[in-house]
Amino acid sequence: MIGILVNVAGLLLIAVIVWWFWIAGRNVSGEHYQESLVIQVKDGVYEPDRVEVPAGQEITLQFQREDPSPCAEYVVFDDLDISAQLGVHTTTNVRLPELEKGEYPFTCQMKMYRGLLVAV
Ligand SMILES: [Cu+2]
Repeated sequence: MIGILVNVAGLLLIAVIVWWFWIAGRNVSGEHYQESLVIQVKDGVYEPDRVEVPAGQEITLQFQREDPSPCAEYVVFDDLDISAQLGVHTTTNVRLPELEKGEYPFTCQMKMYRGLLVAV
């Protein structure tokens, strides 16, 4: 009987550890891409400011701009030669081509807002 309890306790401990590291890993690596991922543009930061997307497939990012200042008006993917004008208090879809694995910074036109797209 004691043996069974010890085993159950051990399994629970393992489950907690796995869960902990899985959650912690997610926080470290930032948001994972989902079909509906929205990036908020607000108070000088993109939220999330690090986005993982799958390499080798077209993706659409949605930028929800809440900052009316001109600073936030454009989002620029310098390496991809892509930029988009963002409407205020609305969500703008930005379509991206198939990406090779790598890191693609995105910024506002003045580079005050900064984010990182990671194709994995
Ligand atoms: Cu700016």
